Amino acid sequence: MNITRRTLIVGAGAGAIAAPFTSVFGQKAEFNYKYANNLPVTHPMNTRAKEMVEAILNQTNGRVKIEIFPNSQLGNDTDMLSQVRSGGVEFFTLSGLILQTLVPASGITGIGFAFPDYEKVWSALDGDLGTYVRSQIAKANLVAMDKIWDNGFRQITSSTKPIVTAADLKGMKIRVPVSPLWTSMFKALDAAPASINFAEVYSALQTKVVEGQENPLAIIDTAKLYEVQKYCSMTNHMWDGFWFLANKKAWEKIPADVRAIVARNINEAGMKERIDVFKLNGSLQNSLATKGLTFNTPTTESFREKLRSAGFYAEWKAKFGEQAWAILERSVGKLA
Ligand code: X2X
Repeated sequence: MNITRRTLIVGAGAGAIAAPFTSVFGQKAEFNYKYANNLPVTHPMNTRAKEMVEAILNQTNGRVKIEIFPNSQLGNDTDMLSQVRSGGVEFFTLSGLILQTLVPASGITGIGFAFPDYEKVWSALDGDLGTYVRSQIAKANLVAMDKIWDNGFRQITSSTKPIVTAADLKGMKIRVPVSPLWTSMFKALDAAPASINFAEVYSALQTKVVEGQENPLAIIDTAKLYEVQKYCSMTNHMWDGFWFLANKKAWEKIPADVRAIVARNINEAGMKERIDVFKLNGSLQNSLATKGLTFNTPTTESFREKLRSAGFYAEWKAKFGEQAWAILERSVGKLA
């Protein structure tokens, strides 16, 4: 495993997105930082990040040079989370639900069926709910940038059958990210969830260690999961986003005026990424169908009812606490 990783890292030149301005600004940036993430280079997260690091290099007159390591090149999410905490990498984008393993409160944005649409997502995440989660993240000595990046509403894919009602999930071996809330939710739906980092998802599906997984269409497409899945059920069962995290020490080492330039560019890139992902998730169904996925769009009531009757909402309300739950409900209305 280590050998594989080393090979990947040594070989990363081809896959890593290099900043092209070294000839203009020379080799000696004051801050040479790494940004690691788990997504393919073709996902909007990486295309926008590439523009972002160029703008940052430019606008800081070469003082801040960020190198992007996409596609879990530096390790899976669990590894990268340790690295951003220790300073092995300075920046990392992570789902709030996976971050939940370190910051329990950050999982609250993934409650099943909490957000009916993007309007509610952004008003909550750019408002009180986002402020609350970032304050909890800060307690773990990580800095979360103001604008969370979009992952999207998640859909269930499978190699065995379409999911039409909650009953179809019974006993289904489904991959979920490493996150207490995700596991709890799919257990409540009577599925058999397996916690697997995204870096291992394609092969877990290919070797049929699991039958299915759930992700937004932009990821199903860019990670080519359609090659190893047959059905895609548009459940929209939860929304997910990526906090753009910085190692606190490394972040504060940058002088405040320069840091402001970096933060502005990261947040602006995030806003553009949101639009890209929204468009992709809205338009990919046809092209994924031509790539072999069979789509269905279930009604959501049986899934919500199953979560309610299994005590999912009551359990997580108690875990997140009255205060956090009230902030969520102020944004989205009363949850079951
Ligand atoms: O692991 C996943 O499924 C992914 C890529 O969506 C996240 O990072 C949460």
